[in-house]
Amino acid sequence: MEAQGGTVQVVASLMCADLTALGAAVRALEAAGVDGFHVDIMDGLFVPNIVLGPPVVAALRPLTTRPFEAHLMVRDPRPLLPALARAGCALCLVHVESRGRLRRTVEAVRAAGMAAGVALNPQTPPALVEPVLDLVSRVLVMTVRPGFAGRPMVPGAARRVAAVAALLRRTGSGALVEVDGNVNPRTVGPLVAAGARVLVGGSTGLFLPDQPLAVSLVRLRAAAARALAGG
Ligand code: S6P
Ligand code: MG
Repeated sequence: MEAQGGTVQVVASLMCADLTALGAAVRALEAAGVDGFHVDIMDGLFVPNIVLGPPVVAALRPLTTRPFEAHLMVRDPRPLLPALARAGCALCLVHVESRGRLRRTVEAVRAAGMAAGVALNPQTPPALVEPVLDLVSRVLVMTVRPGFAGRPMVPGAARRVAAVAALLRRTGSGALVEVDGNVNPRTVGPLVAAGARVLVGGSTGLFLPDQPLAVSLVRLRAAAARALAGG
């Protein structure tokens, strides 16, 4: 399990990159010092969209030493797990709201050889992750409605992060809180202050049309560092 500490990681959401040049984005982000790559896997049913899949992870995996994480926005995660593990995902985040018994799904992630995380949609009570906290190293709090980039942050997102962080403290879990959706220098302060320690950088935080990725990453990290320092 990862320790809840005084650092904030930034992972890059590849569905927000230029899809005609994913390899170049991975190389540029690796050179800029990103902590990892976040791959949104959708089925068109859990959310009304489909962008990336295991073959894309397999193709990009050799280009970087940084870890890949899969965020599964699908009704039924289990059939996808072997392909994601083979493609080289280190961590797989499954939604509480997906079908099937959550504990069984999380166990299946680990049995496939990946670390497990659990994700919460904006309306889902944080307490629903408690039964699997002994098995997961991340709790991902969706800070937008899932499925698309560029959506507005949901009201009360920082309060939900604080609720998850409190639950992790109360249960002695070493899992990190990750936030996904509209995470950028303008919004990140309250999220980090509430306990977020992994940030998903997307179309509003990292992949900006008129700014190099390295500059976006530095600005996002600086905003997170200010929040960590209490500023
Ligand atoms: C959304 C998905 C996310 C997005 C990312 C978008 O359903 O899970 O990972 O790719 O959060 O970021 P932004 O800054 O465009 O909202
Ligand atoms: Mg995501």
